[in-house]
Amino acid sequence: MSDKEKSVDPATNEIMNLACKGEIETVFDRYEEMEPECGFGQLGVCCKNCVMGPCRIDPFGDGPTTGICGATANTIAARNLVRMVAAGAAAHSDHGRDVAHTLLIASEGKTKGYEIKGEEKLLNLAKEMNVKTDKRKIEEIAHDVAEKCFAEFGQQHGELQFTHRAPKKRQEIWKKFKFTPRGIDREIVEIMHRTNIGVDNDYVNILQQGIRAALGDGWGGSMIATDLQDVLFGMPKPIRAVSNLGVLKADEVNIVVHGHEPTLSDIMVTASQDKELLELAKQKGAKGINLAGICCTANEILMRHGIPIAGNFLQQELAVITGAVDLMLVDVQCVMPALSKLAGCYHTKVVSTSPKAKFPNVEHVEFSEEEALPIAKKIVRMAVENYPKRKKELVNIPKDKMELVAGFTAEYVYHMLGGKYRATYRPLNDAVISGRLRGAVGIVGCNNPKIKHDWAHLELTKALLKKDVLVVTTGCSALASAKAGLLIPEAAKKYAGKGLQEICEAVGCPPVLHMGACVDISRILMVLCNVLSEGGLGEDISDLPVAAAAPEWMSEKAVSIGFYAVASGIYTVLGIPFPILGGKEITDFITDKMENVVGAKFGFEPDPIKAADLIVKHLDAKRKALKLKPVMYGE
Ligand code: SF4
Ligand code: MSK
Repeated sequence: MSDKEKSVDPATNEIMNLACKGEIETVFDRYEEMEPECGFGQLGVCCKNCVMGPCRIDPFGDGPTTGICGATANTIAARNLVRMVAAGAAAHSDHGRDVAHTLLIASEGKTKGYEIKGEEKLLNLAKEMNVKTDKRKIEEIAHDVAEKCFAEFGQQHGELQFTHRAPKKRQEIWKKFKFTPRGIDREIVEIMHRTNIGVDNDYVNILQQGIRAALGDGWGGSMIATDLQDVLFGMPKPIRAVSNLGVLKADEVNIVVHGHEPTLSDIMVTASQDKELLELAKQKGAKGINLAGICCTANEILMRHGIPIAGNFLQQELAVITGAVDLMLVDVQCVMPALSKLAGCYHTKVVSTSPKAKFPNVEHVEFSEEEALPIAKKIVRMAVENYPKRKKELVNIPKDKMELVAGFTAEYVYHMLGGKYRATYRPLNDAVISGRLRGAVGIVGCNNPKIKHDWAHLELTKALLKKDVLVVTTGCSALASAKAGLLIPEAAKKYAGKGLQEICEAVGCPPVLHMGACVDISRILMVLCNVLSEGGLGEDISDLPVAAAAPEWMSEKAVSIGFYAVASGIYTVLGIPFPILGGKEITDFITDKMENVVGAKFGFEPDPIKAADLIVKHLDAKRKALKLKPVMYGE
């Protein structure tokens, strides 16, 4: 492939050049080879929901204007889009279900290696869910909380428990338009029913169900995942760590965990510190065992244990190309099938672990929560035994690595700002009210080879910091910020406007707050609820000077996230438009009219600087509506 730089990250470019020289194929090459991508797919006007088709609508009006069944471009685009919501919500929610399962069997003493580390969070959840706590063992309480969470998935009527955390006004909007999710699984199934041939043909009505299922993700499946992970693995607290491919070590056994569910990665932390295995590593000539992470499972063990980050989504193949990874262990989500062939060029062992995610020609070691620690130790042993096979001449570890602070939560913000004696959000609200802070923006989501790796995340983040906007971040965007040095307190001086700088200096926090993995966007929702409860900034999330952005998204999970963000009242700007532009009316609805329903809409803007302008304009309009003072340090 051409060696035109694919990333703003030097470590990524260094390994990409190596890949070019060695004619090793990566995602960037496969993207180039795929171009031009299918225009019908990009516009969302192809349908294969029945075998009278596949059908495609001619966007220029020269060919068919409906499918064989008569479905219009708007109907087809809406059906395709909400099917993406269904897949995304299913992924997050199934993750949440797995965590509930782990908590349940851990509470019954049936697991090896787990314990309940977040007692305070468990007790708060028990109170919220009407689970009795008096004179009961912590395991009994955990058992009942897990069962109650399980029930949320299969519930057939009523309202999901955590939707009651939303401000009253928001709940009323959801009720009025029948958006309130009844049960997590039910809403996903209903999408699949409604998008079957000849069922729901009104694009607005189709979107209504998309919203309901997405809310079941954000205020259901994802929120359950976050909360129960805090119960099982402990509440994250700000922690220092290091990121980028430079965290791999030439003289240690390198194990990279990749995927999403911390049930596996968290126990790997324990296993990699096992004395016997460390001794074995020494016998094999290694100085130690180095655990590092890719994608969201990395975020999970980063924020709870300070485990280093090897990279984000587009760096998964590059980690293997360093030649220094002895074992890459994967669970679910965002794992490229290409890893299997690539690993064959090196000594790297790729090991799949989830019965839900197997790969041809990849060794599978099935993970079970019941046998978690012994299985994790077995995998570490495989890595150690593979270390002597490392081909020294193929090892190229970039020097680049960067310090970071990760692990901010909605709960921690109380202490960060309020101090030891008075936990409160007041200083945060006051900073916004006084105009020292313009507002806050969540920048989240993936990488996508359509956009220079990490570039849009960083340009957008820096442009907003300059305008005194506090940035909170999760997922691969958080990892992009980490590698660029935006997650350290010192970044405030370099990148933030004067008002944000003053706050960061007073509190000692970075201007970009790492809030975890993709499921932890639920933490951002809780921050907004807490801000509203503190008072002085309106009554609903849509009143707040806040916004969200996913500048480099690629996954269906991002579609679900976008929908629950907007349906919660948060203006959301996407760097790549939804594949719906072939349906003029649905595009118009999503980017404009939707605001009349939920108080927020989507923006599509590939240029991060223009996206920042749109967002700042939005924040200023919200400030004006709240009659807040002008921002303290001007434009
Ligand atoms: Fe074509 Fe309609 Fe069948 Fe879709 S559902 S493939 S538009 S006939
Ligand atoms: S891992 S969903 S590439 S953010 Fe959550 Fe990154 Fe997107 Fe996967």
